[in-house]
Amino acid sequence: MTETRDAFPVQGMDAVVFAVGNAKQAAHYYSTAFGMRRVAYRGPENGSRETASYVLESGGARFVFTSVIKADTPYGRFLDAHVAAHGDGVVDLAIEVPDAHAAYAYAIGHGATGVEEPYELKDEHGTVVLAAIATYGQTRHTLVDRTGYDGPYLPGYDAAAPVVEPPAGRWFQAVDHCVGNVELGRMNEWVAFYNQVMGFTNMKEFVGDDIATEYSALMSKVVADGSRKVKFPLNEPAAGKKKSQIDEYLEFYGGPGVQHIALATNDIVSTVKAMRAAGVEFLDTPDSYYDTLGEWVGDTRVPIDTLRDLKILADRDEDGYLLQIFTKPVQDRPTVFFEMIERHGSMGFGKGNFKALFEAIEREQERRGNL
Ligand code: TYF
Ligand code: FE
Repeated sequence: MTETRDAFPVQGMDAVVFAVGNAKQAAHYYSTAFGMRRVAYRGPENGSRETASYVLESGGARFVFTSVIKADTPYGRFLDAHVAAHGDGVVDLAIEVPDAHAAYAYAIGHGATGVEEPYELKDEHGTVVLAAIATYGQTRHTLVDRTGYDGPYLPGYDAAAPVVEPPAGRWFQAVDHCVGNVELGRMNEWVAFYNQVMGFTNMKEFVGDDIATEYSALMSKVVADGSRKVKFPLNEPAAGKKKSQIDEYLEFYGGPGVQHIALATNDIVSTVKAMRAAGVEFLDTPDSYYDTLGEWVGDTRVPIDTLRDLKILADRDEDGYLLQIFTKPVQDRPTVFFEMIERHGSMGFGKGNFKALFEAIEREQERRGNL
């Protein structure tokens, strides 16, 4: 049988699932600081004595925050161990697929390690079929077929009101990409994993040896599904003069894991203003970056002075331009952070900003005493 790119069709990201120490407070933070709306809940009040899970959405982006109340099953003990080892972090990059049985069979047939064989969850809203495979570190990909279901998240969850009154306009509407940090020398193995197991192909943007040795101290390649709805950059540390930001992550996360989630916004200026007002900290960018920006980036929707005020970065390639900004880590460990990205044609990841960005990250590393 010939394998086409439809061998592993995906519909997009289903959810980013976080295992955290206190899901109730995380749900509050992502409601007030990221403008997200709680849509569903599952916990002791509706049948789950082991875990509490809060489901928050912003447009098509869905985050799930889960805490263990009292571990009672292998999954509860796994979540407890995940938080103990890694702190708050991403345990699952769940992918929506049209057929979870077929996706799981394809992945296992192409070398994936199974975590959950296909199983069904049912309630009055219908049936969801799920299966899960392992990826880097303790992270997994749940494969979710929700075509037979019309409830708020998954069978067993109840619809739930927002934690606070959501903003009038949403601050972002989709997960743009999810980045993994893996150990030194293992990036290509994980690229090959996504090539084989999911039929993902490599995007042209990457950070190779040349850039790595000059300033970035990391190497990076991007894999994506055929429709480019699911994009997974993979980073590994590069042996440089200084301790790589990826080494810092691996040390404090306790191994490989999700480094950042990029969120697509239509109005990065309003979003960054609102997030800053809510107390979210972003990486700083020196004024000198903006002195020369106009010369090479050309016209953008947002005046350079506004970008300078808000420390938003810009980049242009042959397809168009993008605006982006990065938060500082959102927990005490220097691990997971977020990116807000507004795309205008460009399918890239901000290659023109890597120098300014990596220097900003290194200034933070230095402040933490980890450089
Ligand atoms: O996702 C990306 O590739 C960009 C750039 O530690 C990037 O957001 C790469 C590595 C990194 C921070 C940002
Ligand atoms: Fe990114």
